[in-house]
Amino acid sequence: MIFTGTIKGLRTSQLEDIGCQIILGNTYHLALRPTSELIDELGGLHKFMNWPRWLLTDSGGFQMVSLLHLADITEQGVTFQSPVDGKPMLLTPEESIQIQPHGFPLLLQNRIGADIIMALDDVVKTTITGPRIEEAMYRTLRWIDRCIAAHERPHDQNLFGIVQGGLDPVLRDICVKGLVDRKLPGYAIGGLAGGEDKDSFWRVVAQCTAALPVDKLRYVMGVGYPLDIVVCSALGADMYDCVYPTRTARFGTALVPEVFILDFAWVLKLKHQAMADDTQPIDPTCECMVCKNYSRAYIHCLVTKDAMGSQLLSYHNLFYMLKLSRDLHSSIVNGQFPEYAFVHLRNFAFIFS
Ligand code: PRF
Ligand code: ZN
Repeated sequence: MIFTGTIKGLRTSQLEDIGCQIILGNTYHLALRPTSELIDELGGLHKFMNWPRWLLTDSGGFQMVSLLHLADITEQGVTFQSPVDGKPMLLTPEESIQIQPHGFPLLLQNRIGADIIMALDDVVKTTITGPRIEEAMYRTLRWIDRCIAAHERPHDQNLFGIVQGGLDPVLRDICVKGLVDRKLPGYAIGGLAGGEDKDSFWRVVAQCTAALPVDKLRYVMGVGYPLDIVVCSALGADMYDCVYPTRTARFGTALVPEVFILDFAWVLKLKHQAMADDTQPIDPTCECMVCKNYSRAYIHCLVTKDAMGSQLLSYHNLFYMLKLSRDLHSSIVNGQFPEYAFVHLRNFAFIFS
C-alpha cells in the first residue's frame, strides 16, 4: 500500500477501523512535496498524517529508477532530474537517511520519522542479465555501510537492508550473507516482481528466507497478489507491500474469495454490465462496511462517475487483504498453515487451469 501522505481515498481512521497496522510511504514522493523539512517541522510523519500506528518509508532509489527514465546510478548515488524544476539532483545513501551539512533538502528518512526505514539500494530489473546485476549487488552492499554510518536514530528507527542479486543464486547468497553480518533489525528481499516468471521469483524468495535469521522480519518488496502472499508466506516471508488492492480498486475491480466467483477468477469487475442490476453486496460473506451497506448495482453506478466508487472498492479490497493476512497468521499460530495453504493454492490452481 503505497502512499504520498495518504492511502488514496481513505482516511487514517478508516484504516484503523479495518485493523491496518502499518503503512508504507515513499521518501521520494514525500520529499518532493510536502518536503521532509515541513514534515519534521510539523512533528514527523505520524503526526502530519494523523496515523498513530507503524510507518515504513522506502529509500527513494527504486522509485527514481522506476519512475524517472533519466535516473543515472553511480557509486556516489542516484542522479536524477528534479520533476519540480528539471535541475539535476543527486541522492546519496547518506542523504536518503539523514541531512548533510551541504544540504540535499529532499530525501531524508531520519527527518520524515518512520519506524522502519529502508537502505538505499541499487535496483536492477530481474529481466536484465550480465555484469550489471553483479555490480548492483556489490554496490548495494557498499551502500548499506554508508547508510548505517549516516543513521542518526537507530534507537527509534529500524534500518532494514535490501537483498539484491537478480535471479543469480550465487549473488543472492553473497548479498544475504553480507547483510546478515551487519546485524540489521530487519531484511527485505528486493529486485523482484519486475516481470520475471513465478518459478524464478519464488526460487529467489525461498533461497533468501532460508538464509535470513528467523527472528528478524523478512520483507518481500513490491509483492503482491493474494496468491504470491500465500506462497511467499509458505516460503518463510513475513511482510509485503503492494499497490495492487487500491490500484485495482481505481480500475473498478473488487477482490473476492477465490471460492465463490470462479467465472471471474478471484476478482469481480464492477464496471461489468452484469453488475448494473445486481442487488447483492460485492461479497455476501464479507463483514466490511461496504459489503454490509452497499449493493454491486450501486457501486457499478459510481465506478465510472464518482470518486466514491474507488474509495468504497479500496476500503473493501484492503479489508480483504487484511483478513487474508490475519487468517494466514492465525493458521500459523494455530499450527494449521499447511491446511490453509493447501486450500488456497488448490483454489488458485483451479482458477488458473
Ligand atoms: N528496492 C526498493 N524498493 C522496492 C523494490 C526494491 O528492489 C521493489 C522490488 N521490485 C519494490 N520496491 N528500495
Ligand atoms: Zn467487503
